[in-house]
Amino acid sequence: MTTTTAATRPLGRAALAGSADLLTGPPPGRTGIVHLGLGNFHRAHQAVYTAVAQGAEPGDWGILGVANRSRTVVDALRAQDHLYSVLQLSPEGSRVSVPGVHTGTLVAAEDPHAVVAAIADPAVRVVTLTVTEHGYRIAPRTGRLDLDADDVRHDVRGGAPRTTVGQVARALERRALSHAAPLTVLSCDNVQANGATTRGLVLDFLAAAGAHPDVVDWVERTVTFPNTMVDRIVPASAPRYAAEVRRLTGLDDRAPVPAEPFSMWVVEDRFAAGRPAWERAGAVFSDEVDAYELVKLRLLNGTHSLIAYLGALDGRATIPDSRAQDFVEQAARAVIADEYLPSIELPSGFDPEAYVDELFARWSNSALGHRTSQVGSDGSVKLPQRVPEPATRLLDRGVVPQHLALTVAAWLCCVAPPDGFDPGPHARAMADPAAPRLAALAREAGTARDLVEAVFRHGGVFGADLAERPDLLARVAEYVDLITTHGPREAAAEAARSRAAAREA
Ligand code: CS2
Repeated sequence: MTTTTAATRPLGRAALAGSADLLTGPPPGRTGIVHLGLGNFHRAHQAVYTAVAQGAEPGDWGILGVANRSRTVVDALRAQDHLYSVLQLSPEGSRVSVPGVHTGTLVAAEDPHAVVAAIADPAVRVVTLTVTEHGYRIAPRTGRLDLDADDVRHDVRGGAPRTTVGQVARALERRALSHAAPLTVLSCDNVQANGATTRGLVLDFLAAAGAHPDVVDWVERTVTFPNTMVDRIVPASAPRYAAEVRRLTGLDDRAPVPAEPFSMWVVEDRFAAGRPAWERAGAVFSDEVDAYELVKLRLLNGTHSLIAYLGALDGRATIPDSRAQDFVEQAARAVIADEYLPSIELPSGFDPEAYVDELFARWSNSALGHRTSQVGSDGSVKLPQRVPEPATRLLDRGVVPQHLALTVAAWLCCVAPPDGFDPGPHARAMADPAAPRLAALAREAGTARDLVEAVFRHGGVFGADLAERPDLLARVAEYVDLITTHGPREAAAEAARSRAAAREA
């Protein structure tokens, strides 16, 4: 599989001279976009759409990529003329492309003032965000900006901003008070109503920081926050992807991004100061983004969580390996059909059967190496976007959502395992910002019921209303008990039996 390094060349514009077919897009032109969150998802999604759009209709839409903390990608991109490869992987074969659309990079933690200055630059017309669910600092109890979080407090008091919302809000303040050129803030994260939510958080910040009323008025009237639905499965980096790029191209890339072939982007067309011709790259501009977002957040992301937790508890390292277990597939199909689909008003012309078939095919992509530990990470901020609303709808109708309860129970068993229960290596590899708090609750809890009560009441994960749903809490606790005593297969079998019984009743 490895080729001799003598034959390889470091990635950069010079190295691509002889293989121009790899490069997507013309030289990027001036910076028109500042992107916060230089992770793999952005580099395999929005950057690719932008590079293709630039090829079709060139404009000043170069992207300044801002990493939150890590230097790794920034150092690699700087050494490679801001190029990197996207390695598209499927059992049918692999393909490499190189989107040439970044004009520069910054590390926010090292240079927060430069980030604010970049967003405040009048030549910048769009700010895009992929900062993960945790990056928004949403207080679960209120759905508003978490003004109790240390870093939010620091930013509100005027410190060099550490949070995304702080960076955006301070830059908007500066724009309003200097040139007042309009701007669009485009959230590309898996957060429900991501545009409207970001707008609310920015306004919460400005209010808490005592911003001048003219600034608030300008933001409300001039800055747009379109909603978006983003979709492409993008694994975390691993050495084998660079080896594959080397094998296919002879290029040495220090920061390649693996991705599935599928990609989808639905965007509300409300841009305050123009945008790249993303439709030329396959993006869909639609007034039904809310519906697409819910479809994606629940059918894909919600079910993904269930597959990740059940699989990890069953010793499965990857999503395709987990999804290939009959008990996982049955649970995934049940949660989609009975609990997620009924909670969504589908977009017009949308074919749910075809969409679900495609999901199972995407989850079967064994070439991708998408790990259960990756999808299972950050459950404390992902699940609130996926589970509570569909669960509440069913509970209101007197139905206990068995597979949503199983999702929460499996998550708890992975990240806050009851005393004495070993969830296995894939669960232990899951990272979660709430892990210390949840682990402390798990240590104090005598029984599964105690643990579940404590997490719903004091875990800082779900809103207060869900804690007042005793049927749900009891069911989650029963599944926690079953998983820890008999394993995930038996818990899933019990969920299937309860589902069948409810259907007969
Ligand atoms: C996954 C998503 O990690 C997760 O929670 O559900 O990252 C998923 O792969 C993407 O949203 C696909 O678009």
